Amino acid sequence: MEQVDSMRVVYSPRHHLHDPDFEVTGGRRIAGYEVAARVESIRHALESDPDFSFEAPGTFGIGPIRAVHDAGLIAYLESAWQDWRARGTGASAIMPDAFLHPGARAGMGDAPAPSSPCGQAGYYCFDTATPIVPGTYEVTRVACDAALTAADGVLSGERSVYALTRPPGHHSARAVFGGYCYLNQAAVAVEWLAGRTHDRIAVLDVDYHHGNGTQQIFYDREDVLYTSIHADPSRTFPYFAGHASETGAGAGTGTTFNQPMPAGTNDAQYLEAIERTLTRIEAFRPAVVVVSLGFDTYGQDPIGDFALTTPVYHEIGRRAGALDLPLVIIQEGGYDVANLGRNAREWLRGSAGLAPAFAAEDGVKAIGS
Ligand code: SP5
Ligand code: ZN
Repeated sequence: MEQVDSMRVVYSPRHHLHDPDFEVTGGRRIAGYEVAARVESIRHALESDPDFSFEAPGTFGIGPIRAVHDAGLIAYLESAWQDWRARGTGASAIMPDAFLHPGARAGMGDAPAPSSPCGQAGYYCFDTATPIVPGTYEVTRVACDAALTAADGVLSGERSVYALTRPPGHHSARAVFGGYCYLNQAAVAVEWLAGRTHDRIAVLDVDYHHGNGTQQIFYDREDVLYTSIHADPSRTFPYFAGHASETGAGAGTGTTFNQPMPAGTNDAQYLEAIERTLTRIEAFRPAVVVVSLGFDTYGQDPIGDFALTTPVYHEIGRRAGALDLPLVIIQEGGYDVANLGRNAREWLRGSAGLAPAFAAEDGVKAIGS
């Protein structure tokens, strides 16, 4: 068998510094799903596999982040915790109690930016699942550095590099954040790659949720193709974006491709959707593909309702790798901590042209609930 180089994994243990312990979802305060154990599950699975090699992120500064995010949002994320501690309620995490809903100011023009801590929270954050804690800004900056390190790796000739990061990023838009996401790592990598290559960049977003932030940031761009396969927003977060009718605007008309999927979506249905997406990406002839990789499509995921099994992740990865384009792979969601490691390992092995680590029937049996 042909010997392939090990796949580079960009990882920093600093993600532990972002550790919110709750979210408010469906009217309930619950333990948060977006926990440090997610990334550690993947780290353990890949560290035991000699086909992967770990490295620390480099540092790329604020410039690539300013290129996609609003300056006010960045300044807010950077100083929010200090302001909250100085002027807030004593709570151990920042969460809005009122939102800038468009209807509240309809016909009255833009609201001035608020200066109170709760007002600012509701101005920049769009949900009640994305608390800011003391380490949040540092960790989301490290995640951007990891994504950029992966992007730099493929420009240096790597076939693919995987940024093993949290928090995720694809729900964060140019000027607002939410959905467990703060800065949008995938969007930062896309913009940086577009600037370096002066060429087209495609996004393959396979998280269970629609990447509303990434879609918005590139909605009018003709040089960036955003594709997503996700739970239909008519039943699932982020609720207000991700419909098939959203196809881009202006010069970017036709450069957004959404495939909303029904509850119970299985391996065969998913592979049909992947095939349609990969056909679109091939036709776009991108220089690089940025993958927003989520495993909340897994059948046992606690917040998803798809029925994917472990073996299909190898096949999805294999097909993405068969595009024969450089892949910058960035970790997004996936909340079934017990199986995250094996699912990620299979996806990544498939994308690198490596054999599955588990036999198909082994995977299916091990999943049985
Ligand atoms: C990156 C990412 O995957 N973000 C997802 C954010 C989802 N936030 C809302 C979660 C709603 C969970 N509903 C639980 C239903 C349990 N049956
Ligand atoms: Zn998700």
